Amino acid sequence: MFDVESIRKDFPILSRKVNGKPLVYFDNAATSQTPKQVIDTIVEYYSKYNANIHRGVHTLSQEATDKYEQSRKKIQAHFNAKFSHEIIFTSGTTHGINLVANGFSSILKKGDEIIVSALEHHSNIVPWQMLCERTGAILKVIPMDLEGELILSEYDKLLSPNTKLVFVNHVSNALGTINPIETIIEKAHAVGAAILIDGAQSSPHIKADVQALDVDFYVASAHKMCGPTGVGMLYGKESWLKKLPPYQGGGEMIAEVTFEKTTYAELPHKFEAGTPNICGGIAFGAAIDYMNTIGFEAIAAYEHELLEYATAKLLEIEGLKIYGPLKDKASVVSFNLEGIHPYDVGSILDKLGIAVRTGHHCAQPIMDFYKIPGTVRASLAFYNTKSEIDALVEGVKKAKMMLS
Ligand code: C6P
Repeated sequence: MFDVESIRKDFPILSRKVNGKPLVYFDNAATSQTPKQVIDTIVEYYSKYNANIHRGVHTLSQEATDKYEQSRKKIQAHFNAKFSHEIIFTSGTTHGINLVANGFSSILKKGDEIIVSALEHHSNIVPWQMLCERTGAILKVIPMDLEGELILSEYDKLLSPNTKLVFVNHVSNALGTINPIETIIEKAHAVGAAILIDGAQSSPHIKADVQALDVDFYVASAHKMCGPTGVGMLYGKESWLKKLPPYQGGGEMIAEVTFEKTTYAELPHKFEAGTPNICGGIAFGAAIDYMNTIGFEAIAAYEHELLEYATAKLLEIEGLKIYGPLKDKASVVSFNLEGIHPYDVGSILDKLGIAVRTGHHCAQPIMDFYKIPGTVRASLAFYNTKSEIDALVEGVKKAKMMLS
């Protein structure tokens, strides 16, 4: 039995009102809410041992360093990386992708090919386009079908010995599609290409095992996993991280500096120049602990129940169209009311205290594919309830009545 009412008590924000109505928070794919266990960790850091890390001999610095490195180990264990130095702290998914794209500038040659999918977020498109501009490499795209799924037979046709890199998200932020990454990874490796999986939207729902997946790079953001903003992780296989040049130069990423030549620090520090988001890194570990206490299987099962309920109820509204798969996807419902702009629906829902995202969701190619300006996206988390879905459905009905 999933005790959602007791879980909700962990999230102080869920008891606030918005526009005089109880908050219904369905914008979890943009950022998740923060439980008090994580908030307490942040307060404790600034109240008790705020100090710079890896630099001081004093007690506070050592305590902060220990907690930060323990957090790295928690992230390593969670994603089952072989070594803790394969986990690089970043400011989020976008930073992790740019770090890898920058590293490949010195590896790719003119005419090399890289593959992305039609379902990507802009942060898994633009850095690769910039990489192509710098190197003369060619960007190819795995197309999608009307159900919001990738056409794998087309992927087969794109792969060749020229393919050097493949980048695909595990879960689409705009539609909730779960991509068959096991097959995608296997096929990339069969032609000798490296592969990066964008786990921004899967990591809050599915526990990825980077060794079992045999993935080369995996990126995620803490703020989508009940952690704070401004921190995330990049997993890279040790062999790749050793090969890639550093992304930024500065303090703590060096072994020795002279004006003639600088040598770089060992992993993971080579990629962690400057003072990092220390508190955020520690709180990321607390967020992972929190989610694991609830359990990812329990989370996935409960969210799926919510998804089925929301899908069935919303489809009862005449003129409402859902984009993307109707089942076997992450708990995201992306929809439109016929003839009504998603922004107008979102504004009325906000008046009712219901938070959804409207627009292109930083995935314009998907909206272009469906020839729509955007969608209303309700993204559900394990602390949401069926009665909140009822409130959403009533709100959408009201929006339809007011706007038709
Ligand atoms: N998607 C959404 O509302 P950052 O901003 O770096 O933490 O994550 C970027 C990112 C990368 N890939 C995917 C699949 C994503 O969904 C996101 C963030 C949010 O859908 C904010 S745009």
